[in-house]
Amino acid sequence: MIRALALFLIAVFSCARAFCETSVAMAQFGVGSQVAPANLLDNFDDGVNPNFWGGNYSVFDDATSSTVYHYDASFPFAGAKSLAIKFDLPKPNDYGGVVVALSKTGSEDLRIYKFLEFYVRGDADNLSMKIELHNSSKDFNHNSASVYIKDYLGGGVTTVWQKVQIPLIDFSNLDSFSNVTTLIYTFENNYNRNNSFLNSGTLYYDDIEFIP
Ligand SMILES: [Ca+2]
Ligand SMILES: [Ca+2]
Repeated sequence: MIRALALFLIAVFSCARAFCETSVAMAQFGVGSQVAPANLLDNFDDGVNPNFWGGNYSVFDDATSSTVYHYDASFPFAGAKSLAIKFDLPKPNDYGGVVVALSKTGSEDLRIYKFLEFYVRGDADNLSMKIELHNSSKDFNHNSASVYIKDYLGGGVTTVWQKVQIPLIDFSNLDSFSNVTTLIYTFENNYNRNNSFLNSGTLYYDDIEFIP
């Protein structure tokens, strides 16, 4: 176990960023599920599902809204690509978003982490999102929690890459961080209208990470 952990740490800290995915994936495979996963959830550089933790991306929308995503090489924050999410919320009450699964099969234990961190920019200024964490608890009143980007980036998302660091303690409605299933970025027409944010646009994400 100690040797496996050492190999894992060497792999994480010695790899050049662009080539991290293969090394980390191999290291994770080598140590199995007994060791906490690497901090980096995804850098999007390989351009395909899944993320480093084994989860896939999926989008949701309603009857009149649309949300689509692609891996984008135009202007990544780092490496070859970022994740681009194009949303359109033409009508009141419209919503849409992207679901980031944290695991291939179930949930992840996030109790060792203190922050969710990621980089974000838009194709225009004045874009917003809600950031949600969900867990597998059966208590439906306490199995999700959300925050708004406005409280972490004054003025919202702009056309410049910005680092977002959210204390996990801010997701205070979650009854446990031992079984977190998904990270969800949600876009809401009503919230955007009430707060003078745009109801269509493209958001770019890079280097989604959980920080101990
Ligand atoms: Ca990247
Ligand atoms: Ca991938």
